[in-house]
Formats: sequence, C-alpha cells, structure tokens
Amino acid sequence: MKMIFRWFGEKFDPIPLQYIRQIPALDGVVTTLMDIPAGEVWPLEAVQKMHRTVTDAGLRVEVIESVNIHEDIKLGAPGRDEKIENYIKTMKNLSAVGVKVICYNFMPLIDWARSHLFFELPDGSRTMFFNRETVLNSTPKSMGERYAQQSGGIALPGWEPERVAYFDQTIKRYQEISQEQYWENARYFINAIIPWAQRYDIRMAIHPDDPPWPLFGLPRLINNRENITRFLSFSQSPYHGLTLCTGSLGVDPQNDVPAIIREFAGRIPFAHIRNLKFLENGDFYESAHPSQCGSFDMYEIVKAFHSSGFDGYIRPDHGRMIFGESGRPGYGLYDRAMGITYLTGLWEALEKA
Ligand code: CS2
Ligand code: MN
Repeated sequence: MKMIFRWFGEKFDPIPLQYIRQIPALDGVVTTLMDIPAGEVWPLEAVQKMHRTVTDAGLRVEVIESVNIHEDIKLGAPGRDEKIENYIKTMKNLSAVGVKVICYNFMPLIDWARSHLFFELPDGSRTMFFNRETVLNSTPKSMGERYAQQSGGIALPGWEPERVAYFDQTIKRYQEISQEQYWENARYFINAIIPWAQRYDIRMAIHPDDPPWPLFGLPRLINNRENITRFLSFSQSPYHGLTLCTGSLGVDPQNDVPAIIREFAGRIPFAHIRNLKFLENGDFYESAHPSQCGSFDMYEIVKAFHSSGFDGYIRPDHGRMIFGESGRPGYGLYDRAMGITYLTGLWEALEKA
C-alpha cells in the first residue's frame, strides 16, 4: 500500500509541496494539470514540468486525478474519436514520466455535488454538506453559481464558470440520450483505451458517481455493485479498474462498502478513504476520518483492503477546514494529514495482528 495526498498543482493549490512532504509516512502526491480543458492533449513538456516540480520536492507522482473526459465522448457525439485519440496521447505522455494509475470519472456534466462547501459544525470546523432539499431545489447552473460564491473564486474541478455557462445547453443534449445509450458510450470509450492502457502500463481507475443517485435527471453509471460489475465486464483486463471511493459509494446505505472492496479486489488500483456522518433524514456532512466521528466503520473498510491483499494507492479523501485554515473545499492540509496518520495506524495494526 502506498499513501498519497491530493495536490492540485502550484497555481491551483495553496498548500506548498514542502508541507506535504512533512506528512508522516507519505509516498507522494496525486495531481493533475488543472488548466488543460477536457478533450485536449496534455503536452509532454507540461507533464515533464509537473513531474519535475513534484520530484524536486522529494515526492513521487504515480497517480493522476483526473484526466477528464470530454462531454462529446460521454454523449457519443460526432468528434468523439478525435477526443479519444487525444486522451490516448495524454496517457502516452503520462506513461513517459512513470505514471501508473489514472483516476477519471464518467459522470455526466458535473463532478460531485453538495449543497454547502463550508458548513460550520458545532466545534467551529467547516465541512461539505449535502442537504437533499437544497440540492433538489437547485439546477446545475444555480449550484455552479452558489459554488462560485461559497468558494471565493476557487474553480472547482468540473464546475469552472466557463463550463457552468453552457450547463443548460449540455443538459439538453443529455436529455436526448437514454441510459442504455450512455452505457454504450462508456463501452465505446473503454474498448478504445484499454489496449493502450495495457501497452503504456497505466491502470485506468474509474471514480464512482458522487452522490450515487441520479441528480437533475442525468444518467448514472458507477453507483452500486451491479453497475460496477457491468462496467468492469467491458474488459477483463486488470488495466480496466475502479477507484474505490468510500464516501461516494457509502452514501447509499444499500452499498456494503467492505463487501464491494472484497468482491472487486484485484481491480482496484486506487482508493479514496473518507468518513461521513448521516443525519436522521439521510442528509450527510463530511466528518473527520476516525470511525467515532462519522457513520462508517473505518476499521472494517481498511481491513477489507488489507485482507484482500491490496497493494495499490490510498489517499485520504475530503477533510474539514480546521485550525483557521482556508483553502480548497474538502482539500485543506490539516484534517487530511490527520486522516493519513489514522489510516496508516489502522494499516500497521492490521499488518502486525
Ligand atoms: C473527488 C472527485 O473531490 C472529489 O470528490 O473524489 O472529484 C474525483 O476527483 C473525480 O470524480 C475523479 O475524476
Ligand atoms: Mn472520491
């Protein structure tokens, strides 16, 4: 198991790599090139520069999150082949610097959705909150506008203002395709890229839909055991895999996360481990990592990875904003660093038991 930390790049993340390096027992970062729009090739020079920046700071970078997929690919629109070719070129350039895993998602239009980015808890920490009523009464566009306000101008992946401007238009395009067509579009993409993933030795790891239920009438793919099975059956290659995100799948109480981890062992190169706290009405906020702070049994989750011989990468997922910190919602330094120490402790105890 290798423990890594998400970092958005020098221009997009207020946390310096020198601080990240001081987190105990850390192997490296998982990063991205935020300023390259979906559908375009990540130039080799830019990839090499990113790699140099991280390794000069004494860290490794073997995982990328995310290389985003252009909507034309998800919609099966004309022009998708060219964008898939660009995707494959990006994979090649990433393999040139030793990248081993690409985390991506196939969520239509938007990445994760929450009602609040900085919801204040009684202890004064601030965290992301999902209030169902607020979300149901929103449109993607109004959510995007709310995020822009709440985040104080930080562009969230998938919610960049220039994309939000086209949300209404894009959502109409999604309304024209069926859920089955959406599955077909995913299969087309996977069939095109997995042979190259194998050749470049890069494991493709899809991230589950967050939240795992349909929003705004948009299709959903990766949200439970059955659909993960269906998606992974597109190719038996170990290069076609899953990012197991406990917080995304675990929001649906029907999903037995430790059982899913055990079932898909061998097809999970990357894990996002976080806890969350359900309120009585099913709304939830993102809590600190320890079991006693939230609703998940974190020991059972880590044990499921450990007992199935997991040898991939783990990162703590979202954390709260604490100690007066301000920064990217979900991605402050301190709470995630404590998450790492906690997860590393659980792992050591399992190793020695
Ligand atoms: C991440 C996702 O911040 C998060 O919640 O887990 O945004 C994830 O990076 C993407 O969906 C993967 O493409
Ligand atoms: Mn995640």
